[in-house]
Amino acid sequence: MLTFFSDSHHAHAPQYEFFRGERVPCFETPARAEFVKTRLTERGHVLRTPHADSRAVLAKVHTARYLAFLEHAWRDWVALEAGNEQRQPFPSVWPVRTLRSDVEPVNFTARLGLYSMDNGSPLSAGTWQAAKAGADAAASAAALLGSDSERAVFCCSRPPGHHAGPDFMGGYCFLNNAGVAAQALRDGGAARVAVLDVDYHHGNGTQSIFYGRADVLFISLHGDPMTEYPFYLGHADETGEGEGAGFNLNLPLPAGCTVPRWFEALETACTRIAGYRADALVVSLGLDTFAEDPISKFALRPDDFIRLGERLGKLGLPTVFVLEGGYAAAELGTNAVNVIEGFEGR
Ligand code: OKP
Ligand code: ZN
Repeated sequence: MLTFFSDSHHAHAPQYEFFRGERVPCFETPARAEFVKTRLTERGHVLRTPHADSRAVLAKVHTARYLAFLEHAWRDWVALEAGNEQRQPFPSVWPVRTLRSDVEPVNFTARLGLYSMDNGSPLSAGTWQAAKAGADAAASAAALLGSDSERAVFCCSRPPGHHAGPDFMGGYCFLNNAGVAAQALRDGGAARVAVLDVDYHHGNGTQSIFYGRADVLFISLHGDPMTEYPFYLGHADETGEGEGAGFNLNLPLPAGCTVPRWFEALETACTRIAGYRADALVVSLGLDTFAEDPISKFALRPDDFIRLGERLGKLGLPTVFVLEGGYAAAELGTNAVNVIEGFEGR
């Protein structure tokens, strides 16, 4: 399968995140994309550098003030104090209920809180460059599907995107690549686009971007937010609002649930996509449903990823795959390639 890959992902390389109040090495590492790249190359898949500029599409998926903040965040952080190049900024105050989010403060940490949903999304010097390259890959993939030269394209990008909402980062995500792909497919002439998110974690950002829209159906299979990140979205009663009513489907599953139960939920999702008569499909391909994932609690094995790909292939739709989570880095390449080759019926 044709794949978009950019070396710019290396520019996003934060050193640590917080876990139970302690600093731990980041789970979301540059090695992840490199393992996938290596396996893709071994298996003969062609890698191409993104050619499209996603900026116009990004402006439809994220707010102008969030994009402006993110693009210059590292510069602003470094300008604050000597030595900040070596330090990671983290938010410490958030505008929760009753506080104002319409006014952007001047204080850098306060601005970071305004544009973050958690303290789990460390920034580094090249975060914008890496995230932008991922969005460019998503836009490039959509453009290729629109030109009918490919039936499916894989975006091997990081950092992931599905937790990033209209105006915030979160869960290692900064720009919503799946949202960019869906919007670019719409702009390219697809009347209805389905986004299927199979990452272990609910794709709250993607849901929120399209919650009021009927032209993009969002479906997510994930660990129940009562116990799993992102905790505050992803319940079954979130079905869309306004014009988007009926065009959001959440299939939360208990942490620890069996593989057959997961595939039953996948079947429900595929039935809904077929009924929607989608013109194109975007898959938020998180591989943290893998049994050995260090931060997730589903039980899929490498062969199950082949079955997943096969089932998605049967939908018969032009498809953009976007890499999301998956933290068993050394196995990530095999699991990703299994989905792709299952899809292709190899
Ligand atoms: C991003 B994606 C574990 C912290 C967990 C949130 C998980 C983000 C997952 N120490 N932080 O959906 O794979
Ligand atoms: Zn995840």
